[in-house]
Amino acid sequence: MKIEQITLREVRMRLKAPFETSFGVTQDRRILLVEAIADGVTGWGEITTIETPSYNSETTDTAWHIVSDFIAPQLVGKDLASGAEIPVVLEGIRGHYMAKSGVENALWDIEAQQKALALWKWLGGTRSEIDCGVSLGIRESPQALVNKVSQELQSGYQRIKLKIKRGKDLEYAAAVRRQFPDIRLSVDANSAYRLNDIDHLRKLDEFNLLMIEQPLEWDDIYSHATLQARVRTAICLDECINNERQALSAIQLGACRIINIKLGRVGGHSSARQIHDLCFERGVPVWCGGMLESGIGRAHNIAMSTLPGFTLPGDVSASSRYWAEDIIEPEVEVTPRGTIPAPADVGLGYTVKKELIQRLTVRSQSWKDRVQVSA
Ligand code: OSB
Ligand code: MG
Repeated sequence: MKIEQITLREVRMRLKAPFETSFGVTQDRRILLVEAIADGVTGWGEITTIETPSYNSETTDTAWHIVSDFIAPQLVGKDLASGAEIPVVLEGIRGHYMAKSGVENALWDIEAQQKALALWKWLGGTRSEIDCGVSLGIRESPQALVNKVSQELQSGYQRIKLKIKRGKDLEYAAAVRRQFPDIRLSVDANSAYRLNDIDHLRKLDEFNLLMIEQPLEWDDIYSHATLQARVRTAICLDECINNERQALSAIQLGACRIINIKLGRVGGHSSARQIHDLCFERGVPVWCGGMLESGIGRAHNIAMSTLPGFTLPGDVSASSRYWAEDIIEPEVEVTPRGTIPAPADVGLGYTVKKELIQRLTVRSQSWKDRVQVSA
């Protein structure tokens, strides 16, 4: 696979509604797209950073810097056997997993097309449809949240996840659980609490939740082990798990019973699959998290979610929940039973709407062999 060209674009996309988490409110997304060409074949990836360093330490702008100053110049002109070599080739760049992931995943798209296979099959996926849940932002009142949950359940979603923060947690979870006693329900704190909140967090046990996602600090696996020993509900780690080594530490310490795998956070399909395989061997269920992606990131999430260990519904949902118009065709739709069928076509399995992307682009840069071309 000879990498001939890499193009990085920043597109601006407005979410249909603001999304509130414990770290802030997002509506205007600044998304980086990677278009790679190898052996004449084009592949696409998405860099799933958000705009501020409040989920992890990366941002749209740090990713732009890392791809344009380090990753793209290093890769163009290189001949690789597989996209799976990327983590080794880019070993000299520490961290910046989301920046790396966007590039690596574009190469996986190319490779699948070269093998004339759907990406999900090339990755080793076994599910022909994936189970879907939704992640609901913090609302102004418990009743507003209950109404939103009701609407999502009517669309067929199999699991509801509530974003929580201090002061907007117990009352909200209680209201939803009271209205819907039997649904699969979880909460995600995005690191809003500290270990001395144990007594408070234990109160969540009474709501029969599927999991409590990332309650404590983003980089603290050990404290989650202390917490998991004191709460009945399963802890799920998101922010804490960036690679297979951290997943192993978390499992061995008993810091969680479930892991959320996000392609960007862990550096791309190779690392995601390693974490998946580790969890699968050890009987730890995994599911696919979301980062308010455009259709390109969503298509990669769908492919990954077909691996056998993805036994819990993920945060991968319909394009129309996020965007007036998505950048892929067909848009991602959810069946009335709350699933997304894996696409039949080769590669990503969706058509990228290049004209729309051009209209949404606010800056772009291309690298071709060793020559840098400004666009
Ligand atoms: O923690 O899962 C998270 C969005 C941005 C940053 C972090 C998270 C989220 C979500 C949204 O929960 C999931 C989605 O619908 O894409
Ligand atoms: Mg999360």
